[in-house]
This record gives sequence, C-alpha cells and structure tokens, in this order.
Amino acid sequence: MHTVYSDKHKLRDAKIEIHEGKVVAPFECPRRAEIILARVISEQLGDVVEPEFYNLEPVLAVHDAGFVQFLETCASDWAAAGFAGEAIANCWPTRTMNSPHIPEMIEGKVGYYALASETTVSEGTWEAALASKDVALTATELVLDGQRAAFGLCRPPGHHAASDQFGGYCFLNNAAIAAQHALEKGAKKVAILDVDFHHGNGTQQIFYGRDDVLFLSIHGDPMEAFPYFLGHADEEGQGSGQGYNVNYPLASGATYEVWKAALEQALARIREYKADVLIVSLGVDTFEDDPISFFKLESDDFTDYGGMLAALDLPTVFLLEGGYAVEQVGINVVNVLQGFDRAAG
Ligand code: SP5
Ligand code: ZN
Repeated sequence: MHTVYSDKHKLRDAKIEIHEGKVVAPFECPRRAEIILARVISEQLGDVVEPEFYNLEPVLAVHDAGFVQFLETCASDWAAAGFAGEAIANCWPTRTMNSPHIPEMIEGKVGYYALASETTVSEGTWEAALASKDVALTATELVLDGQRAAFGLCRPPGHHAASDQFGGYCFLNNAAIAAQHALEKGAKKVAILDVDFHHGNGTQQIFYGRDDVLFLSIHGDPMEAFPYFLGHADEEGQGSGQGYNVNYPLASGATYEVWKAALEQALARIREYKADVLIVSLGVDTFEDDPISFFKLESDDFTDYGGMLAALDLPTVFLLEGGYAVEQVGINVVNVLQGFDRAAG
C-alpha cells in the first residue's frame, strides 16, 4: 500500500514533557516518524507519496474555530508575552471553577484549551499539525479513489484532540478530520477503530452524538491509564449516537490473547454496522516494551491482527497515532500493514 509522508512533521520538536513529575525529552519525537519511514522503505511496503495541501475547511468541520485560532498563534503569543519556554497549561477550568469566559491572556488560554499538561505547544507545532492533517486527508483520498488501503504516517498524532482541546501529544484530530471528509465525499457510514494503547477520547467526543461514525476503542482501562477521565465501557454514545460508541477497556498486563478477544468483538460490531470505509487509529504503544503503557503485545502479534483487519474487506485508511518504543516502532507499524496487505492479497 502507499504511504503518505511529509517532512514537515519535523517541525513538531518540543524539548520538554512533564512525566512522573520530571521534565523529560518528549516520548512523541521526530525520530519515531524517521524510523517508521525507514522501515516502510526497507520492507518495500509500497510507494511513498507527498500529501496534497488542504485548507482549514476540513479542520473546521470537526474543530471549534476559536480553538483553531488559538493553536495557530499559541507559540508566538507565548513568546510575545515574554515567556522563554514552551507554552504549557498551569491552570484550567475544572469542576469547581468553570465559567463560559475564555481568558484573554495566553497563559490562561492555554489552560482553557488544554486537557493535559504533559504536552507543550512549541514553535512549529501548528505547521506540523497542519501537515499531519494533510497526510491524513491525502491517505483518505487515495482510498476513496479506489485504493484498497493507504497509510498516513501522521505526526503529530491526533486521537486525544477533542473539538476544542489539545493534549496527549495531539493537536488536530486526524482520524476525525479524515472520517468527516469521507462522509462529505459520499461515504454514508464510517467506522473508526482505535487500537492505540490509550483511549481515543477526542474522537469519541467529536462523534458521540452521531450514528454516521461508529467509534470503537481498545485501550488501557482509564481507571489505571491516561486519559483517565474517558474510555469506560458504559460510554455508549448519546441521542442518535446511542450504541455507536464502543469501548473495550483492558486491565494492566493484557496479553495478545486478551487483546485479540476484544478485537474480535470490535470486528463483529463493524461488520454488523456495514461501514463503507474503515479508519484505523494505529498506535503501537500496545507493544510489550512501550515505555509508557502496560499491554504485552509482541512484534508478531501486530502482523497477525493486520490480517484480521483485512478480513473485514473494507477500504481501509491507517493513520499513525502513538508508539514510543522508538527502536521497534517501525517494525511494529509495518508489521500491521504487511499483515493487512498479505491477507488482502
Ligand atoms: C497519542 C498517544 O499515544 N498519546 C499518549 C499520551 C500519554 N501521555 C501521558 C502518559 C502518562 C503515562 N504515565 C505512565 C506511568 C507509567 N510509568
Ligand atoms: Zn497512545
């Protein structure tokens, strides 16, 4: 299958992350994409193509305009305020402190639009996020134009980004932007299967009240894992979206056997839904050696489940999300794609 890739991901190169109370180098780093691209090439997965440029229309179809404006100028507003470091939230609306007023000062705005504090907004982040959505949209377009599948090597990732919040290393929700674009191009039903270790809270929130996008996520139980406040099994959608949001939270230490049983249930639900297009939020932080996660998948397991995804027999868009065992991230991602290609024949 084709891979869509842009060098502009390198513009997202934050220097700090707050992790376990320490300042560390970000887990979500440019080298991840370099390693994956190298593996795509060395394994001859298929052609590597540049993304087409899309304007903000598909972004504004799922994100709040004020949020988008905030992201665009966040890093420069932060610098203009005289702050030397990267933009980071230190105060935000909470259960007891939550008015409709949006602060004017950038320090307050960052808090308003943040859902987690590990992620800073550094210079270049916006440009990289824009390119990442171009990658997602171009991969989607390839599939809508008749390709069996395509891989969008998105960086930064997207699934934690909500309609008006960033965090969890995510700024624009690539999978949501892609799904909405597919609907606007004529698809009637889109399934988004999120196999990243973390719950795709942003994607869930964006489509929670809708039945034209079925969202399914297999992830670390939010009682024990980020993003902590969403991803429980009792979140099933609301209004006409009731029944179109499906969460499979799994306990710490889940092996491939346990994980695969959840995947089989998810695949059955997707078949029943009769989707026109499948979007896979492809995070490989389910890997046993991932530094911030607690599942136990081995590299060969990724090949195996890639084949299971192909058996759905749907036009399939793979969009990169997480995966932080940097030296193995290329092997694990490409294993999924090769498992898919071999089973798709
Ligand atoms: C796209 C994606 O995978 N984002 C993940 C963001 C996770 N950020 C917070 C992680 C907190 C991890 N705490 C782990 C403690 C175990 N040592
Ligand atoms: Zn993740």
